[in-house]
Amino acid sequence: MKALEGVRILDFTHVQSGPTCTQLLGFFGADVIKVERPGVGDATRKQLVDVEGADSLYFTMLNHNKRSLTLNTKNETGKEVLERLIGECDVMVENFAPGALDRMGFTWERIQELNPRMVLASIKGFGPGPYAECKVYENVAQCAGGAASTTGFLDGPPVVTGAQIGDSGTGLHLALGIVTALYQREKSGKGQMVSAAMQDGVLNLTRVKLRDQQRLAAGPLTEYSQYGEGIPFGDSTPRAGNDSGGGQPGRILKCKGWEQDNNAYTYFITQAAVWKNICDVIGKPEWKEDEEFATPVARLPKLNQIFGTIEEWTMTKTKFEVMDICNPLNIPVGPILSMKEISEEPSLRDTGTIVEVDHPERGKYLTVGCPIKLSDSPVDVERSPLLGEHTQEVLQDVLGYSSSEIEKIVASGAV
Ligand code: CAO
Repeated sequence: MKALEGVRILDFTHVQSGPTCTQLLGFFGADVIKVERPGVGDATRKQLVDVEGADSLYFTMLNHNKRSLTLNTKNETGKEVLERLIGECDVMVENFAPGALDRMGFTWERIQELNPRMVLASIKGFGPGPYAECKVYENVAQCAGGAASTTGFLDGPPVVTGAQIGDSGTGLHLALGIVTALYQREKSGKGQMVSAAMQDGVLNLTRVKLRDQQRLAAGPLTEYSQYGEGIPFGDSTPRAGNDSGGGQPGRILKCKGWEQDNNAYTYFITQAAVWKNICDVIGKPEWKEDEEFATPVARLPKLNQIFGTIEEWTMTKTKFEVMDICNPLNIPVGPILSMKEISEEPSLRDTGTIVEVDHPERGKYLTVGCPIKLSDSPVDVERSPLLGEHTQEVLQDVLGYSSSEIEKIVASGAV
């Protein structure tokens, strides 16, 4: 028994944001039917190809636990099939460009006529407003959602992050909206529309920087390095380099071997509660009682000096030794792990966070499994479907078409 068993998803998503959402629902046990254009499919199938002729990792890593149905929804027969599918599904998820679903003839009103219990979930780049009609990709959302202006170093340009907070982040937001709408449907008996804009999703994840924007009115942001460096603040939240975003100052510091290995670094947090342990570890026991260093407030203007001293110590240890020494003392540190190290980490394999999957076209590859663990709903990661692999099966088993009807559908060019 899986948590979402019995929930059927009409998955009209493509690229990354929407597929992240429906893959998660698939991991939780929903029957996800991905609708793709005949002969073409999701554009990512053929993007960033590393194995000639095989679906790309971009596609396979975002479309596990789904069935693939090819359907031309602009063809009359295709539209009829889609109408039947809408009748049979609980949730329809889409991330087309604004207006595409309406142009196809499937307005919210029409969908409700076909299935009043339907939850229609959409991702767009922007919510209602001046940019509502824009097509949007990941980095546009990172920039328009406030993340880029607050990422990077003070003296450099805005920077986007490798974490796909615009696409995958918004997909996660949408998934929460969908299960919430399904929960409400239990009581109301009705479906509803669920929308998540990528700008909003990014802003939600960048919430602490809007916090800082408002704190600026009360004076300089004392936990930012620039405060101790005597650099004045402007009128908007600045880029803070690797400063910690919270009340406990932190930095990325060099570790042993940093000259050869550009990931030989640790994140080090000067957690106030364990300041005395930090002083002992770094060989500065005198700082424990020195009023210039003893309190968090006294330390704020001296973060460069303090982290410089801590770094002299971290540079004598590997990033893993720093972890081994600091963890028992409750000093929060974290090694900068490369993707290579992560992909080889046994504990991530053990928990199913990294999974090896076998694919008929490309052989074995690694993927990220379900990052959310439910004790009563185990996740089995199933390979992504080939284009149209389940067309026949869905037409027959889900929609109840007979063999002769399926022949006619095929002859019409709808699938
Ligand atoms: N049968 C027939 N037509 C189909 C179809 C099917 N099965 N599936 C899609 N189509 C059609 C759509 O109806 C649309 O046609 P019209 O333009 O005539 O209405 C057309 O294919 C193209 O869809 P699109 O505009 O969504 O695709 P695009 O590649 O031009 O744009 C993207 C891609 C991602 C920029 C756009 O979909 C978008 O802005 N989506 C919302 C935001 C989003 O999710 N962005 C994140 C993407 S991940 O980085």
